[in-house]
Amino acid sequence: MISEKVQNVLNSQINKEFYSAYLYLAMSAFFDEIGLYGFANWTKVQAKEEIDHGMILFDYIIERDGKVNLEKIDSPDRNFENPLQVFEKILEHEKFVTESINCVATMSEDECDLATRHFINWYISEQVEEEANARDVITKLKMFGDEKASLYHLDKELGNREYKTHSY
Ligand code: OFO
Repeated sequence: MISEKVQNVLNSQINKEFYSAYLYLAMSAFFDEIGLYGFANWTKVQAKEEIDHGMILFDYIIERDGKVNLEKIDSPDRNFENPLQVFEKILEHEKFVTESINCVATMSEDECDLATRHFINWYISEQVEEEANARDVITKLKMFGDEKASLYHLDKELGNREYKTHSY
């Protein structure tokens, strides 16, 4: 059994993960519209991973005999201008999600819920990777500016990303 406070932050985290999936899908649609199909693939794969993140939390709440509460998912941002601006938004968003995960960890410590504290470690590591991935693309985009050939090669590289089920 989990406390109501821990259950609430976990449910709120499910909502954030599904919102993340929506956001990445909106970005994928934008990249598709401007013909950057590799970028579109990368963000679509990320959207699928976000759904996995939400589902792992969903299953965990049930496993702990808690109550899943699916809140309304907000409509995602659609003000996209160019690849660099999109990846800066990704980094900003992932930093927000990191803070939220840290709050789940803090709450589970406050509630002496060591199982949740242990469970959430996987998400803490995942966030380090997600912020690093976004920073890596931002660095590359800043490095070659408006140079079309480099953008083409990066698009090809991002097109190689494959979805693998994210399991806990
Ligand atoms: Fe679920 O990690 Fe991104 O948002």
